[in-house]
Amino acid sequence: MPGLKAPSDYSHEPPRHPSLKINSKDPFNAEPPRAALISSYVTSVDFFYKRNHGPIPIVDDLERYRVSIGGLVEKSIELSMDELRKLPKYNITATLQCAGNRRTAMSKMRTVKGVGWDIAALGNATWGGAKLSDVLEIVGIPKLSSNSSLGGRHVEFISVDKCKEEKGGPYKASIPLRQATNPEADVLLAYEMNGEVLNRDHGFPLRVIVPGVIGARSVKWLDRIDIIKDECQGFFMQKDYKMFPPSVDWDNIDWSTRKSQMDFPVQCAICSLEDDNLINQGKITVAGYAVSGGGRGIERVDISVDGGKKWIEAGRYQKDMPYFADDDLGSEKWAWVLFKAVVDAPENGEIIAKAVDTAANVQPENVDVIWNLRGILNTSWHRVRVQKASYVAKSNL
Ligand SMILES: Nc1nc2c(c(=O)[nH]1)N[C@H]1C(S)=C(S)[C@@H](COP(=O)(O)O)O[C@H]1N2
Ligand SMILES: [Mo]
Repeated sequence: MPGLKAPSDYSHEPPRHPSLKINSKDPFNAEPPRAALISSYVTSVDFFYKRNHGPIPIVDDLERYRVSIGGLVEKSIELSMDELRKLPKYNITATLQCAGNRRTAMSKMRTVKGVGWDIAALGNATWGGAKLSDVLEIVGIPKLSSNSSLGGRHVEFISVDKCKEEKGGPYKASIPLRQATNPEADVLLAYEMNGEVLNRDHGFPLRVIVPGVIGARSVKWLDRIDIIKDECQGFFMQKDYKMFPPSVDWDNIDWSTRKSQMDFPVQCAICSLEDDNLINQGKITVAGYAVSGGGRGIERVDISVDGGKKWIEAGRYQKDMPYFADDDLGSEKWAWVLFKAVVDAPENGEIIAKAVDTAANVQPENVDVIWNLRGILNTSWHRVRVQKASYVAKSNL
């Protein structure tokens, strides 16, 4: 596509915030420190995790940039940024979370393949753009369609970046046509993040945002949208982001037996503490995020300081922040909540957090039961260890 192109090496990468923890340099994969993540309800662009599979594309001429919409449609079109901006604009606050979030903890149980992530491979942003359902109407596909007149059932998003998993080809993914044409699914062609023009790392000039779904489907640097019959056959749909049981390993895997992962399950993590904490005080703040997929809100977050025997309910992080399952979840149904509890710290033990979503789904107690070879969707109870300095002094006597 004129206007948007992908370099073949890493000599044109954008500047990034120095406090990000880099998990892989080329391609650039990084997350913020835990405490920075919960410093605000809307994550700043600087602290928003960055997940790439190749060099960051470059726009040499925005005037010439077009996104094309074709495939199984009566008439293909091309839209410029000006034309997209003239469509009704929506601002949707949605949490984007990588399926690999918390992978490092899963690989401690048994090795998994993939970039190591601590607990901050997610962020909550206000995305501004046109609704995909409005754009598809322009090519003759009405709202709430499961099939296009030419037999299309999926919407494929194709980028321009060069990914080694695609043998140097672009990143791509698809979602069902039904979701793409449902205005309430809030699927966006986003050109803004937190009120500013998208930056290069996050998909400039145009990206998809599929709320409630693993980050992998929110394709950045959009080049083409194709209406297709069957799901996208790309690597990241067919041979990567699928959830296998613990019994499957690299010697007995059959990718075709599983569906591409879409909705995110219920998740939470403590961000005010590291994995191991040496503390002086008796009272300790346990704060973090909780989020679920599929538009389900968070009902509750439970905290335990005695290994899971007794639980106390966390409250909101700050007075003015949205709270669990408010009457009017409204447009915030795709967004995380930040929680906080001030608890009596154990002398020497674990602090645990687990969330419950509005469908009463709960997180699994242990990582063992959800271990999978790709290390995705580690949503097990989040545990951090705490030792009081006085306890350590005593035990060293
Ligand atoms: N074109 C393209 N889109 C992409 C990716 C990519 O590598 N290339 N990574 C995906 C993955 S796995 C995630 S988790 C999100 C990360 O988005 P972010 O970097 O804006 O946080 O983008 C998705 N979209
Ligand atoms: Mo991801």
